[in-house]
Amino acid sequence: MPNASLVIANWKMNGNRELTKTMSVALREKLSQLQKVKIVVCPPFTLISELASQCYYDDIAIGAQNVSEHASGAYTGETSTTQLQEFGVSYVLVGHSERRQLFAETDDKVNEKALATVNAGMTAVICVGENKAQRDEGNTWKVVAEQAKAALANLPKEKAGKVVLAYEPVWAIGTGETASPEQAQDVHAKLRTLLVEQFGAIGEKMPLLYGGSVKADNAAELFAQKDIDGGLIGGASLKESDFVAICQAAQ
Ligand code: G2H
Repeated sequence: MPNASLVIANWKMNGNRELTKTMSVALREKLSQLQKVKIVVCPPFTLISELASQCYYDDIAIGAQNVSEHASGAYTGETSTTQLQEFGVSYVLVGHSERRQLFAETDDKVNEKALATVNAGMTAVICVGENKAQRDEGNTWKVVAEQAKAALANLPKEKAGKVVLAYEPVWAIGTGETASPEQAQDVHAKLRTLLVEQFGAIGEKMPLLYGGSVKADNAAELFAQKDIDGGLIGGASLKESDFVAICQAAQ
């Protein structure tokens, strides 16, 4: 039985106003009856306002793909937590591997962004994952544990309800190569232990998402794993029929 509870669309630097409209209509019409699944859509910043005006907040939450760790000031090109919240954003992706690789986000920076997000009252979706060489060398858990511990450092227990971890093996992102359900569950089980160690019993209930080439035809077997509570969906979140099918697989 699928036990997923959270499906997040990460549009990355894709989409336009037209997609925002058609996706909003599709999600409202086809997914509003999915009682057990929370759906979050993270469009590019420029489409957040459009999406927020189209979506009912109760059914679909709005997420951002990044946030500044600073509250305000001379940070050209950056966006603060307060500015996001003004447009109804309640989730923020933090430390996506593309941010780490292409924009030099360090573990410390990821931690600062996670703290800024939860302190503002939004949910931080913290992404962790190993690359191909690290997996081949047998260092998957070492890398993932280091990233997760660094990202979660100094996050107080009372913020546990505002933290989601997303395991996204870098070798599976946008490649069409997906981690097997067993590979993903193995890492998720270890992340579960790590969450319980830091946050106590509530760690058993904190959402652990899998991301990396999740598609309509592999979502159900991933979501059926004990410690996979949902997915972070990139490419497949841009096509409404695929994304709807993935959300339905989580129910
Ligand atoms: C991983 C995922 C979404 P994709 O980055 O975060 O993208 O599903 O295209 O692999």
